[in-house]
Amino acid sequence: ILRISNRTVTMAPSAVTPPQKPAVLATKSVAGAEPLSTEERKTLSHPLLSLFSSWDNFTFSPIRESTVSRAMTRRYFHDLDTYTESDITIVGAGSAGLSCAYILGTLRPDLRISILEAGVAPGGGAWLGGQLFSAMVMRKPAQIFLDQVGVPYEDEGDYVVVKHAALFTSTVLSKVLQMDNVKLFNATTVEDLITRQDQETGEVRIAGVVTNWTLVSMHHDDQSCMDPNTINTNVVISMTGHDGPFGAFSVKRLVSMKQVQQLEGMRGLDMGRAEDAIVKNTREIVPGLIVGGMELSEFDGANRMGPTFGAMVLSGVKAAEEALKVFEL
Ligand code: 48N
Repeated sequence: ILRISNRTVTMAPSAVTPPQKPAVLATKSVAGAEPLSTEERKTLSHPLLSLFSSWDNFTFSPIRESTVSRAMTRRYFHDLDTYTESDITIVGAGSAGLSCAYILGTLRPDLRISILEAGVAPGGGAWLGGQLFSAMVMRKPAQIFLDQVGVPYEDEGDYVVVKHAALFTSTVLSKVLQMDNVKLFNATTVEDLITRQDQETGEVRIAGVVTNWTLVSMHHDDQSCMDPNTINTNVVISMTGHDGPFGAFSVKRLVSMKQVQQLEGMRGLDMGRAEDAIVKNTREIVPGLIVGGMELSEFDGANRMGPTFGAMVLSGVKAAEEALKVFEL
């Protein structure tokens, strides 16, 4: 309560009571778990807590801004320089692409694998289960992939449920990003395919991808020519999904470059048919280009499966198997 008189401001005692110590609520947690006893609370410790005797004296090590810039720039452009020659390039870091990268990166640490992802955030449609709900359903036997990667789930008999789709995606992503032979270029779009034509047979082989930063790719119509970059590679695995601004990119490009007549187009939702078809038919559709995940449904005319992701991870496994055949020869 402010009293202003003779131009002085006084605060009524009730308004200036010193900050109360936070009440320690020893009530049950909302989960109903037994509260820790006073003694337990007093002996709690964590290596990160009370690291500093006092935050008042806390300070970071000194740094110059240009040092930060060089730390980022050198590494990014070293990676671009290195991965411009890749053994395998995966287009699309959704559930299918990441699952494929996990298998390939684990099995063949000698191969150089680049992943191109148009979004700033990799993961595609696998951050949520369906209709923006968080739980992710996978039909058996896809749980074998979750066991391999270490994603916990609830076993419901014929299917399993990961409590949050982001738990699946972040776990696979974390494993893939830690691999020394795999580099994710996110916010980077594949905007064309590199081709080689056999002089005798005329057969066209896909021999790499044409890339640009996504924010550049999205503005080719309102800026003067902004030329792309390139990655030469032995095998392109395209898993660019079935919707979104860049969905089904490679198969659409095959049509526009007259390598295939037309896309069959994704059919209506039928979980039973869709998942088996996508996994079984993940394959090399033109020399040097393997297509899987939901992009394949646009090419083959397979049904969509809706909010179940087992076909994505096993399509990734199948695509990895198909790609490795190239390196066994
Ligand atoms: O998650 P998506 O879209 O694709 P998949 O095939 O990995 O998983 C599909 C899955 O999420 C479903 O759609 C589920 C099963 N629903 C089915 C249904 O019936 O509705 O990931 C594709 C990724 C995305 O992150 C895109 O940003 C990226 O590919 N992408 C590209 N990245 C680089 N260059 C491009 N041209 C490009 N196009 C797409």
